[in-house]
Amino acid sequence: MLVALAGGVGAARLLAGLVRVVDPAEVTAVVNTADDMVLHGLHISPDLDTVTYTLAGLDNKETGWGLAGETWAVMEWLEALGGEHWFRLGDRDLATHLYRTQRLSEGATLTEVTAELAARLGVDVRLLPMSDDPVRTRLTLAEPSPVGPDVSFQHYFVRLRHSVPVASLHFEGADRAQPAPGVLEAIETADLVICCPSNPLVSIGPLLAVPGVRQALQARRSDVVAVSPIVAGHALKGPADRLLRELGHDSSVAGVARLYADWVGTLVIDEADAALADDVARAGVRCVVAPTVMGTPERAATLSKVVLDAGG
Ligand code: FO1
Repeated sequence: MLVALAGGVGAARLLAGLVRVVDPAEVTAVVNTADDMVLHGLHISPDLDTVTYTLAGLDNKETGWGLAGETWAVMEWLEALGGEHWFRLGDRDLATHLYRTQRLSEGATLTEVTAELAARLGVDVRLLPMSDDPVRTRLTLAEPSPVGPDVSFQHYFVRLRHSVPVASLHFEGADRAQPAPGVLEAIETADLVICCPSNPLVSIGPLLAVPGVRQALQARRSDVVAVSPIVAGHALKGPADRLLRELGHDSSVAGVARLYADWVGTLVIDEADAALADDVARAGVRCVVAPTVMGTPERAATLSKVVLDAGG
């Protein structure tokens, strides 16, 4: 049984490759929920939806989030009414949030709702939210902004297009949160734990902040393989490189190795960073060099094989 620690787009791409080389029923994905928010009265879980849609083959390949072939009639009319339309919710994507919100109001847990949506969409990978309790990434900006110095993740990521420097971040609610049912047991019993190439600070960071998760991973360190989300000092998508630098880390594979060293035994880095393999080793993390840029599902499948081999 494989456990994958997943954030958004990069994780979904690797998972789509992984299920081409192993039985999906052998895979459990533990997914970040600290990007979740309530908007228009609806509970939106972007990373859970991105992973679900991608594994169902329904994902919008251009944006990396939402559904392919979307229509936008609701957003257009909401804009005409003067409603909030900065967060783009397609007509069919809205049905997902309507379904989730209704089920949560009936007392279902996020774990249950996620499993219902995955089953409905034919996804055999077990998808677990990191927690059924609310954990929300909050960022304190280094400069004032129209929405204030202390902003939610989606305000930072979408409204401000993550184009503002960050002074600090924290995960509201993490200290009171429980890992979702099955999360700790999956980590403890997995043959291999894969840390997907997600943003180390705002996608993987929240998972580690849920009490018990980091300790469970530390106990499995020799069976944890991470794929670096940083290639040649840059993030392939999103603000990971800038956030690493702004928060005092190196935006390099060595910086990622140092950040992960207490719970990750092996780091897979791209061939572009082959010269930094010794720096990764000096951080106490075993280093494997391979192509990590997943332009196609075939490339993601090849990378998945590298990760499985690295895990033994
Ligand atoms: N990202 C954007 O940059 N702009 C959007 O309008 C947007 C809408 C959106 C709606 C549903 C959803 O599940 C994701 C959406 N995202 C959007 C992406 C989202 O902000 C990110 O996927 C994660 O929160 C970070 O991985």
